[in-house]
Amino acid sequence: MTDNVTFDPATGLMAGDIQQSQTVIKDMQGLYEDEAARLALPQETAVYRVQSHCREQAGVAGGLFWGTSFLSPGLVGDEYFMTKGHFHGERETAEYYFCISGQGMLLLMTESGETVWKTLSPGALCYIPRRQAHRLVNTGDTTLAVGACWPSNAGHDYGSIRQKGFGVRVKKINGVPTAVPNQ
Ligand code: M6P
Ligand code: ZN
Repeated sequence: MTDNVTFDPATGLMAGDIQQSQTVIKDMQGLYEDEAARLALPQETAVYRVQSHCREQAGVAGGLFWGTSFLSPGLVGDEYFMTKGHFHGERETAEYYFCISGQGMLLLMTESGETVWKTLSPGALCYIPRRQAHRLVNTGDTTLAVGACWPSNAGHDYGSIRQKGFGVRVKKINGVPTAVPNQ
């Protein structure tokens, strides 16, 4: 990957020498509370896509990666669309997230399961400390675009999130985004 890359601060869109990935409803198996509601949706429905500039070799310390997550609005049952969420494989690495457009929440969870959440609107800048899992939730009705910068050796650990989830789920209750304990 080269330095031939652009980033539009108004939209978060990147272009040039970038990587892109898309996560659809069928990739989110087991992550929402209401699995029947997830299965009832068209399985190719886009939940989020990620653009990133990974100029260094993944897994090697010393570099930085840059990217934007574009999370669609939507619900699975009463639970808002969200990213898978992850711990860093290399736990001693932190990350920045910053909200570019849309409305949402950032969930942060320690390894013992204590979960806090921060409200996201454009301009919010969130520092994700080492050893904390992080997940984005779109609580609005437009795309939530969130920029990120993370160390090249961070890696992604999705395993424990798949097993236990976060300490809260964010649901639309009486029309209001509400964090409820994850049973
Ligand atoms: C941000 C960064 C990436 C991450 C992406 C999607 O762009 O944190 O490292 O991959 O969000 O989140 P997830 O990996 O949890 O699906
Ligand atoms: Zn991360």
